[in-house]
Amino acid sequence: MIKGVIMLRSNSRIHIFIFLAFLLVLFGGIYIYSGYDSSTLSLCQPCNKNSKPDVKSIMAKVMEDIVGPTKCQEKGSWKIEDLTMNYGVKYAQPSTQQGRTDVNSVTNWNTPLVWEGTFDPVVIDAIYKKMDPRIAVVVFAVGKYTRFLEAFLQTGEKYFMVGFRVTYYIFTDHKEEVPNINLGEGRKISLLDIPSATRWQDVVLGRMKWATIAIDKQIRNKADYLFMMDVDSVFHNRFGAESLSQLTGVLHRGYYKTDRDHFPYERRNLSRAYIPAGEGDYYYTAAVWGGYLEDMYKMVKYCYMQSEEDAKNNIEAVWQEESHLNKYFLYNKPTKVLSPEYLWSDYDQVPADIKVVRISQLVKNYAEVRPNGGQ
Ligand code: UD2
Repeated sequence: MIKGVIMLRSNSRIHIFIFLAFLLVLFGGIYIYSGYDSSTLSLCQPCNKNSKPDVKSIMAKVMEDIVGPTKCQEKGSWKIEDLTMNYGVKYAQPSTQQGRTDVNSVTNWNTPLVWEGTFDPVVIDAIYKKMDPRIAVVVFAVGKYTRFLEAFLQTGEKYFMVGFRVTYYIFTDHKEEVPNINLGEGRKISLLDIPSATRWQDVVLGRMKWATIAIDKQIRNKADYLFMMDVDSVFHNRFGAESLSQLTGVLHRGYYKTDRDHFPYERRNLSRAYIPAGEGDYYYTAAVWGGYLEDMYKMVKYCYMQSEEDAKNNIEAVWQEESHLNKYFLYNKPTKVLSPEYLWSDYDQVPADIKVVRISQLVKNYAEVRPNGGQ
């Protein structure tokens, strides 16, 4: 009797083993038949959700049902820091001797400081288009600032990340004033309602709060990179993948040759944005900055929280969110710094070291366009 039970158990073990072996041979056969190289076998799918399910994705789903979900971020078909490119791309040989000598193109923490002439767009595009990242642009158009949307979007379509997947997240209190713009393939607009404001200071500071909430509720899992941008500006030349990195800051055009003790940092130690004299690398603009989605999330949330703390102490940083941003960048160095080519201004003459103006801030009548006027 006992022997019979033991035999029965080992028989059913043999059956299970044969069944599993059969499944393995079956799936292996389908996989090889479908023409995939075994080196590409991964439990995770490309992060491109638009791709049609194929044999590989069906197999991955089956495996997921058996062994549980895998984390796409870690085992995806690409990682955002990969710098791989396809065979056969033709481009000029990079030189170890020739290059920009009139400006510094590296920071003292050894990250690139990007100017025209420090990168080859063919190489940069070959690397980043292979990854096909999703890029979110967060832009605010509150009150009368909706008038700037048309030129911003139209020129953005011509020069900003051309050929990449871009979603403009437009935060506005006047949806009906958002213009209808023809967008390139893979590019879209997403509108988000926010309340009107009586103070422009609340709009610029509020950007950190609303961006934090929107990343949590809408943008996370829909973008790999995120840029924050001012709307009252126009693109004039390529603003491309050379700007992508974990955290990218842009030098403010007004202070890129200034002694650090004359930067308009917050100097009152009651504010969370306080930076003491004798400290500082650069003065960064809050009008354009970007990075990996999660790094940007950390940073906008930091600026939001710091400004809340300031509000509790009845203080507002001298340049609102820009002051908090500068404090963050001082102690969390950006992984790429962009020259003021990436945000010039129609208010200023273009000096010789700015070979290309990529975006320029428009001249505006502050008193007329802002809800509470003021410079
Ligand atoms: C500077 C900065 C800006 C911000 C601000 C803070 C530059 C080029 N820009 O710009 O990034 O740090 O100072 O003081 O350095 N906005 C609205 N409705 C409003 C007010 C503002 O939608 O009523 C949005 C809009 O997207 C605008 C942005 O906030 O582009 C910045 O406001 P601004 O252009 O009035 O600030 P500005 O020119 O002093």
